Amino acid sequence: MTTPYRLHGTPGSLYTAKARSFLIKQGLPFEDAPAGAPGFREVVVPAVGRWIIPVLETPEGAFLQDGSEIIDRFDGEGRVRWPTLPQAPALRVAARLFELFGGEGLLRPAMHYRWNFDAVNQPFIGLDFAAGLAAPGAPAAEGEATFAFAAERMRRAMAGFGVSPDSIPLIEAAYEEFLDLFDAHLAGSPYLLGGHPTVGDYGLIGPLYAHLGRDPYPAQMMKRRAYRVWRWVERMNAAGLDAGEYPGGSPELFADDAPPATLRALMAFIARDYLPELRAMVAFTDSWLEARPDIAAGTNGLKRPGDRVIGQAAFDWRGVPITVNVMPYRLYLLQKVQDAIPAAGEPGHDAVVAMLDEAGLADIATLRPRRRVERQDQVEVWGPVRED
Ligand SMILES: N[C@@H](CCC(=O)N[C@@H](CS)C(=O)NCC(=O)O)C(=O)O
Repeated sequence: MTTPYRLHGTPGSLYTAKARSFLIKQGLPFEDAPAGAPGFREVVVPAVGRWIIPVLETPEGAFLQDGSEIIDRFDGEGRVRWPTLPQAPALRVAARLFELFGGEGLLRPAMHYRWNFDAVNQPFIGLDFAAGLAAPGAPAAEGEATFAFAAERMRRAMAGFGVSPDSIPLIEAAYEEFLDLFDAHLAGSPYLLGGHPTVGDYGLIGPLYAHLGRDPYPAQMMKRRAYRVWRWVERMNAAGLDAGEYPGGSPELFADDAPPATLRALMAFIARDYLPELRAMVAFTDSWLEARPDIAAGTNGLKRPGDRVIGQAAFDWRGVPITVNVMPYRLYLLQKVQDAIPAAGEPGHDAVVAMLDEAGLADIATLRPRRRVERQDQVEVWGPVRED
């Protein structure tokens, strides 16, 4: 029997959920390995250079960190049952856009609905964190201490995502709007871009499963308000296509020249909800880089290269001033959106531009700091200064 892949993570981790759903959907044999189990701290953390999940351990004993890299690696090697990137240019750009928005743009509701509803959530999350982070079989007190430590950090971290007393009512309204839009979209197709999952679905499943579909308060809200979204969450963790309630059963994606109106409405939501943050992060990063011209290509200029936050950017979100942490990782995912956009004159360019324009997302094509973000030895580093 061959050794399966091991997915080091935790049951309630947002980014682990993205990688797990991908592995399940693609039929790749793997086992979940909780980050509290022996070996994680001693072997995996030194191998990837920091405490971070998910980490995929291959049967050969190599370690691969980062959901997007895991997905792109398997897809690039043709080891997927369902291609994760559509062939058609506009859909391909849409897939990358939802990968970015899912993993990074839904963090405000993900953090709010996990950490601000203690009476309903806390008994569950307490045990869940212990299950993922404490040593297997550890006494209950150790599990509780592990949770207390993690909860303290996460509550503090919440502010760095822009969750504040002033923004909370808007976060709730925005999330409800998102649920309604996604629910309406799923009336027409089982997955974001049609009949099979793409990297857009894998991006969205992170917050929509790990926090919003699983923690007691938001899970109940999702079930009551957006049945189809909840069903999609379930579907994203099922081995087959699990789409029997849709007529036809075709795994085909939408036609590139006819993305449904409900998809375009979701993209317009991203423009309202997330584009201001992208603008603020890019502007901050550009001045940060300008002030540090000596950072060598292939390094990230941080005292501890495993750190991920380079500073804080302030901007108006839905009329309320908020401050968010700036992470090059987000710009790395934004870059993947831009890399998917065909150059002027190439097939598909006009369709992509028209789609982004209509959604109010035209800026996304050009919004970038002066240096590319690359990943080297599992951390984000700066590339050479751009020439374009
Ligand atoms: N880009 C990463 C993001 C991973 C990430 O942020 N994971 C969180 C847990 S869900 C983490 O490990 N945080 C480190 C910490 O809490 O110290 C990926 O997709 O793999």
